[in-house]
Amino acid sequence: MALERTFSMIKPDATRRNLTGAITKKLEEAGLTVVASKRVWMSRREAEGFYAVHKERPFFGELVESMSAGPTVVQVLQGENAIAKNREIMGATNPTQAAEGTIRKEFALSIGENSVHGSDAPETAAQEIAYWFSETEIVG
Ligand code: DAT
Ligand code: MG
Repeated sequence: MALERTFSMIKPDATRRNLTGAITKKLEEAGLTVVASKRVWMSRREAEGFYAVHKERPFFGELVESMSAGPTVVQVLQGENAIAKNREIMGATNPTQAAEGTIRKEFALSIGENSVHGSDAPETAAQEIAYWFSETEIVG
């Protein structure tokens, strides 16, 4: 399996509760390396652009609202099988269905305020990394 990069975001519900370190620790313990990181308070327009794939879904307004309600930490993670590994350590979208030991099981408040985002495929990882970072900001 090749070395991969994926995009991760610590959402406002988690930064508000000072969980940036605890969440990053879980990612690092899973073997992922943080090769880029910055704190961003996204605008509604940025949130709409980032989540454009969900614009027809009934929860889109709520999603844009919550993602722009406070600071996030956007990160690029690197490691073997990084995309699938990050999804595994995140846990299911709905925290009531998330496995023991996952970030969402431990920290998420609800399906909407579920503490982290992670890319779901190589194409979305490349798009999402490019949405927030220039190549010079990523130090592998
Ligand atoms: P994931 O974040 O696990 O990739 P997704 O891509 O299906 O999940 O949805 C993106 C985000 O939208 C999710 O993290 C939280 C929000 N969301 C999804 N389903 C929702 C629902 N039924 N009600 C409220 N928010 C929802
Ligand atoms: Mg998704």
